[in-house]
Amino acid sequence: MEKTAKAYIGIGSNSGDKLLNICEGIKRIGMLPDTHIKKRSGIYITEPYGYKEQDWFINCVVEIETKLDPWQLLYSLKLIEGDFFREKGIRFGPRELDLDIILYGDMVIRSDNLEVPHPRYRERGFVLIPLCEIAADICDPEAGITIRQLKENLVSHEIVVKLDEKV
Ligand code: PH2
Ligand code: MG
Ligand code: MG
Repeated sequence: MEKTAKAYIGIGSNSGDKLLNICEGIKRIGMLPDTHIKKRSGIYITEPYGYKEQDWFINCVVEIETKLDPWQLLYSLKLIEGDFFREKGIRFGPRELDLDIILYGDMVIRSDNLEVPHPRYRERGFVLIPLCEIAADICDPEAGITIRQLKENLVSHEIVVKLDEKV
């Protein structure tokens, strides 16, 4: 039997009905084979990080337990994203639903199609702030420090506002 891994998925939307996209996206993740949602952070309204000429995002992070391996998980998340996708956009630009694998157990993967831990999450308040709510004491396997410490080290000043605990 395959091993069960704990993974963290960053979820974002800044186009269409953002909150509905996030909620439906979480539901779809929970319907993946051998995959269960264990925790969900609060929902946050966040200023765009990087490319600024776009609408604000709604972001959250979920913890899952899954028997899918990292590539199966990536493929499954891409299929879900595809179902929400309406218009071709620019990289880092507006999207209906973005599902990023932030951490997958203590695995470090640097391949062409998959990078785990997510290569940019340590600079991003819109990931670290919700992630810290549900995984403060988890250790980043590459950085060797906890999510709480990564959040304390954060230097970006984009606005990240908690919307609600319960949606
Ligand atoms: N995603 C990006 C780029 N910038 N900014 C915020 N606030 N939230 C995001 O999810 C986000 C972003 C690329 O995936
Ligand atoms: Mg992303
Ligand atoms: Mg993505």
